[in-house]
Amino acid sequence: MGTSRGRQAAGAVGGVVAAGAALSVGYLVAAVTGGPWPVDAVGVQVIDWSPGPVKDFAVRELGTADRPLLRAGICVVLALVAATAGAIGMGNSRRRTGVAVGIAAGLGVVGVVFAAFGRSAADGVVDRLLPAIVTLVVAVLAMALVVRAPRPKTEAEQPEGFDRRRFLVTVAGLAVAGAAAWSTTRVASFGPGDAVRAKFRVPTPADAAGPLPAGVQADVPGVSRFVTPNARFYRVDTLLQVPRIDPDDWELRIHGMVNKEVRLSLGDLVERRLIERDITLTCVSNEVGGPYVSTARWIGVPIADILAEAGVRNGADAVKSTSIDGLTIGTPLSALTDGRDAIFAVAMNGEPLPFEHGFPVRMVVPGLYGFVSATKWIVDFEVTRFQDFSAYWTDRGWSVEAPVKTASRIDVPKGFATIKAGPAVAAGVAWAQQRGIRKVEVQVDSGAWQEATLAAEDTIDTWRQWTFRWDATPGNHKLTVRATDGDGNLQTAQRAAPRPNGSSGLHNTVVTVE
Ligand SMILES: Nc1nc2c(c(=O)[nH]1)N[C@H]1C(S)=C(S)[C@@H](COP(=O)(O)O)O[C@H]1N2
Ligand SMILES: [Mo]
Repeated sequence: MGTSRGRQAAGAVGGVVAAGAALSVGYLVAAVTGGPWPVDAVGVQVIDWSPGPVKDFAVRELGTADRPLLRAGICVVLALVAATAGAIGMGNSRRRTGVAVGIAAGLGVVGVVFAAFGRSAADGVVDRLLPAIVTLVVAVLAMALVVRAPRPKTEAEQPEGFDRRRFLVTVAGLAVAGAAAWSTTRVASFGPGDAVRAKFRVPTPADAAGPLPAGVQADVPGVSRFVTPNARFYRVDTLLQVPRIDPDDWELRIHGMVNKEVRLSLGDLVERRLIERDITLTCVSNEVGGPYVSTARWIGVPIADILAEAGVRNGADAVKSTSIDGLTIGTPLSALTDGRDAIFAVAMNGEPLPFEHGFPVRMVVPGLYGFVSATKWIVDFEVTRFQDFSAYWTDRGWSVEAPVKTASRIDVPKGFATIKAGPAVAAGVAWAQQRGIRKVEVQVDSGAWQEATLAAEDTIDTWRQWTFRWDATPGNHKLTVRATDGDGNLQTAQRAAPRPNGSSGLHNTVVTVE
């Protein structure tokens, strides 16, 4: 009994090593072809299938940490199944070997199926499927090696035999092979790397934004930077592997309800009239007071110009844009043609778009939440009607149309901070893209609303900073902020969750004054 339990434990370890080796080799192949690593193929399906509230929770509580966590969760499940298979396979019978290898094959097939049908940036069928197929093959071979290794030549001779040495050598060999594949992927750079991004030179805009107006930045330590550095710009998307598109391969197809289909290479696009604009981007998932809002200086081609080239036909009211992984976003046609600075952006804060933010081209539309406007890695742009399609997030319970709601946030003091009694300063940001911010007010505890000092306005499409001086008396105090937009409309105090069309309610911060 004791021996058999020891054997099963060894088999469990061997099963995990076999699975690890297969995934490591698959990881290497994924790096070479650009196709999905089977874990990511499954992960993207988990994202697409997870009910709205789970996804909302992940975005809210885990932020970008949800990506490694999701991968880790899938790997843990795989490890458990592989351990079970290895333990089962340890018995000296052909049937048990068959079950173990069958489980490994089953896991591998799941990876292939998900890679075949899920969203992925890889274009060719071979590139797309090869990582999962190789993983499947290695998983089957490795599992077979592990569970057969300890078996003596003939079962009749030695029914309980266990060739410990052969088993250990097999498992160690697989572990080394896996580690080698994994570290090769880490050190070597495969496929389009940073060099492809460097291929693209940021063009000079015909219509430049000029220097930022003086005084847009509130002079208070801890307040947001007016222009968010690219590395700190919030990121929201549904991919585990960020697409690295070679600009030489990129093409944008403008079609649908147009008089003339237009196809643009990156070179064609940047030959058009380029404008440079400061625009604040906001995510619909942002909670009151949350971090999913950032500002950048973008360079791009007005979408209206491209639409004019194609000639929009009567009856169209929407655009369905698609990114390279097949995710779709629906945008009202009116927001692209009403004169606002809706662009196909090619640069962000003086650099080519970072891969995470849509290199080589993304949409940016002032005044709309990102999920209905800001398509990253865009490759297809179809003029259509809302009644004829439904976009990715709309299928998951979010609104079809979603203009940005007026919002304000306290950056300083941080919640639950302890500050000194006497003259104190609070500061933060407020935004109402397309309308601008006219007024910000702060309330201390349940006192009267008092006007904050507004920093200079950049444009109506950017956030606006504010500062508020108050006399802090000892005790606990609550500061609440509210904004009035450029149309004179006061931000609503009515609480709403992000779903379906953006959070509302007033941000407050509790501080201890000593
Ligand atoms: N291709 C693609 N584009 C996308 C998304 C995505 O998941 N895939 N997310 C959208 C959402 S919800 C937002 S808020 C913005 C975020 O852009 P950022 O990550 O550059 O901040 O991109 C939008 N564009
Ligand atoms: Mo978003």
